[in-house]
Amino acid sequence: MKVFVLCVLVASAAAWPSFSFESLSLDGFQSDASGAPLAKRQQDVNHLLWKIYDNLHFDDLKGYASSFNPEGDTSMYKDGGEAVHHLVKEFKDHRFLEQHHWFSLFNERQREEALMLFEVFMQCKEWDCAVKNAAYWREHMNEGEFVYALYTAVIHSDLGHGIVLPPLYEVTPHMFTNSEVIQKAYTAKMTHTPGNFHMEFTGTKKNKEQRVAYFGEDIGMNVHHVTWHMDFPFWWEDKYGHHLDRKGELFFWVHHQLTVRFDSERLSNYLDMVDELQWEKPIEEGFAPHTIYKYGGEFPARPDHIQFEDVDGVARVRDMIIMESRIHDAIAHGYITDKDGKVIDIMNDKGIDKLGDIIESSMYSPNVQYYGALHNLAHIMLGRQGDPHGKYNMPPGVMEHFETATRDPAFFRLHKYMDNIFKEHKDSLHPYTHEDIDFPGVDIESLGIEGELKTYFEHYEFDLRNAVDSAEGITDVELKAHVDRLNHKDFSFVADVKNNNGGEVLGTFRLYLCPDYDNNGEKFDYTNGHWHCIEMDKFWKKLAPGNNHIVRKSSESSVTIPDVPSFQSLIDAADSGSFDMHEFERSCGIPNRMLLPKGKRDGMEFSLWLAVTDGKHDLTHSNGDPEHGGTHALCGVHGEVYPDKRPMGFPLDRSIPDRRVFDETTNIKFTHVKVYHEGHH
Ligand SMILES: [Cu+2]
Repeated sequence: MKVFVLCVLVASAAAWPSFSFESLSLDGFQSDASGAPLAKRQQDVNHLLWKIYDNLHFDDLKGYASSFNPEGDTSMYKDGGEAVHHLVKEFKDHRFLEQHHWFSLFNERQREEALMLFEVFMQCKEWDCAVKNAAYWREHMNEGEFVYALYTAVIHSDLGHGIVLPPLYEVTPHMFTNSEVIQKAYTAKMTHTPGNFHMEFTGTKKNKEQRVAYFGEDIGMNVHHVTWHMDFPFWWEDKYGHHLDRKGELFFWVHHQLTVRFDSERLSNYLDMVDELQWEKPIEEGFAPHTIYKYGGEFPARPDHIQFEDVDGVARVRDMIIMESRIHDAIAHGYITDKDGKVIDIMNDKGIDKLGDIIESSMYSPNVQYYGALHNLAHIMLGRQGDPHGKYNMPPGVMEHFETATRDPAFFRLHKYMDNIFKEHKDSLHPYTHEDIDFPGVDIESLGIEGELKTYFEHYEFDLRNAVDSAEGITDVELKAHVDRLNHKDFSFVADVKNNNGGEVLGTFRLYLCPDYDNNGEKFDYTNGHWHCIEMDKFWKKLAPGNNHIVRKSSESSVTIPDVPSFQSLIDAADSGSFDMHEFERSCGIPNRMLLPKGKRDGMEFSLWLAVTDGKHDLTHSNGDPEHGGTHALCGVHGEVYPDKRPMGFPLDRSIPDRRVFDETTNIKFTHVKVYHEGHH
């Protein structure tokens, strides 16, 4: 019997990494598939990423780097060596970017090189092939390209299952902390003095934007953002093994949620919500990043109130406006034209997915030639405004890296601009009717909070040892940075839901938190408030006939992830020989400690919304665990279809011209709550 169960799991485990089957030996099972036990694979990844700018520190890997011939035995590759021949040829032709040079994914050639290595990893049949290639290419390719290829391969390859990628802020700390901290770390290392340095947020009190810098510069939020873009890369093609379900819609939804969260943080700090960026108008906020590349000098700054300039070799401002108007046209027409001139209707639930694909734009875009790449080009345009003609030979700006982009207040302006385009489309769809949102026989009798909605700032330490160089024979000193992070007290959502149907039904629980007032104290109504709602959670629960008392803990939210384990703890766990940390396998998701917006000292008013809809209709998986777990709301389920059939943001995503439709629906309820902030921030 046990054997049979295992077979079933083997079939589904290839696509689903975070199932909880603790009772079975995860380790033993996975070593069959990859040829190496999980603890060994984790240890290899740790060692490969340790001191990425030094040569390898570990003897086994050093051995591979010097003696392994990637083309020696092509039977270890699924494609018979095609990808590796390509990579080796480019290397022998001396076409590779040098080491000790910055890397940006938005640089086409650099991305191409990183993807050549990614493809080799993806073609490896077993772990042995992957680790030998990794060790070899780590010593021959640019470090940034290597890290990117390794991260994305671990995420997407079957060989990566169970591996927990170390937090990027401890692998490449330069991209997450400021130059002041980095300089102190260098000095400490030189003088062999341990150090723990306070990381300030950029700007001074003279700059109002500084009040919300804790959000855009939060290292966990930055990891979420960069990881989302690794989980759903714009360059992804299905030839790599699977289709990324609803990638375009997720692109909209994850950035919409970043935008509305940022807006609620602004309201918490007595700031107006963000205004959209416009190509013809000055970029109001400048930005001094106080961030330095490991190699390549300081990130360029941008003064206040500058007018957009054409960027040589990238795009003209005019091109951006043309692209934008073609997208507006598609929305007004209600259809997209693909590259063969075929019409794709977008006046339905699926339209947003297509629109996301063309706006980003990703390889899924049906017509890049015509609709261009609004989002990606805008990132580069903004990143280069400090040196648009390359006169000063500046490296890429913070906007040109997903790790650093949210530091710049213009990031949120740019995303508000794109968010408004998505809104235009959502507003063009017919509003939901009573039938669309109704769950007959299900009434929400009460909704509330157990515990208090209280936020505070805490001190958090992370490791800086990987920021500085080492030499053989010289021991490392302890180097740390500490930073303030937003956190909240634990609480639970509670609801009483009555099921008047004769038998058990499955409910989809959709929870939102929506600010009640704008910064002028003007109350939001249904018409203008629904678009600012923060998704708090989405989960499935069986409802027995009669009353159901539902308690859902804040820590269980499917939009968030628990705190990422430190690099050192991953090293210790892997070195111990048994490794099982699959609850940390995905680092895409809002840090759980940031589930709530900061709120105000005397309480900030929000509406808490709950919609319980028919799970039988909503859930894509008729079998298996209906609750899923993980961070499916913003990040989907690895290698599987998105668990919820409804549009993301349902039922608050479309315009609500008549509130009676909602008021008269008994499976939707809202209540007023206050979010308190403790402390003086
Ligand atoms: Cu993004």
